[in-house]
Amino acid sequence: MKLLLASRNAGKLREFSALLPELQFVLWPAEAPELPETGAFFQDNALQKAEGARAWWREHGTEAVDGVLADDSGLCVDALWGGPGVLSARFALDLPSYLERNRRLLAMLPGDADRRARFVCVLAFVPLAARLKGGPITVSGAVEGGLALEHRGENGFGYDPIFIPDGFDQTFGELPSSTKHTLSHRARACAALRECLPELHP
Ligand code: ITT
Repeated sequence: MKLLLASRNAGKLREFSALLPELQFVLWPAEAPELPETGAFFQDNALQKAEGARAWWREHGTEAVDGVLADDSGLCVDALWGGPGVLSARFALDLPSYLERNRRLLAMLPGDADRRARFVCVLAFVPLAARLKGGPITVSGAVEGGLALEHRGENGFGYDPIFIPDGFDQTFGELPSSTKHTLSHRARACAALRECLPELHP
């Protein structure tokens, strides 16, 4: 099955190729517009991105695809009232690197703060091929954990170096990607997508 992946995030692209190896992905073209994500919830944004990509691809697509896959995700920190949450991609954009953004996020927590946090991922799948009947599907996944005291490790992307999943001492930045792929929010959402879409089973 060939899906249009409605994302410009290189870290997500790498992970989808590893998590859904049975799929062929067509990448969102450089000349295509930014996709809207104006919702208050991950699910709204995932659907907006998937529907926006489908509409654009119908007019401008260069090859047939079976459907569109979009991902809206983020880090939700209890001590920040769930933030940065849906605003994760827009947090501290005045700073040029994730190293600096992660340090700013950690600095927002007092030393004795509750460090509980979770990564959340909502996937929206919109079918395009006539044989895939039905409307859009959304599924979600989450991984519970806590914030490290400092940025640690270079694996993964984004907030991975400051997130320690429950049951581990290392951050996602230190753990191998193979470990992240057994328990991450995105891995769990991909597993849920397979449950809803038997066509995805290898
Ligand atoms: P697209 O909309 O093009 O997919 P984006 O980066 O804007 O890319 P989101 O709006 O979903 O995507 O923002 C998610 C942000 O949350 C992302 O930029 C990362 O900073 C963070 N994030 C999501 N999943 C992550 C993961 O597995 N590891 C680390 N950070 C993650």
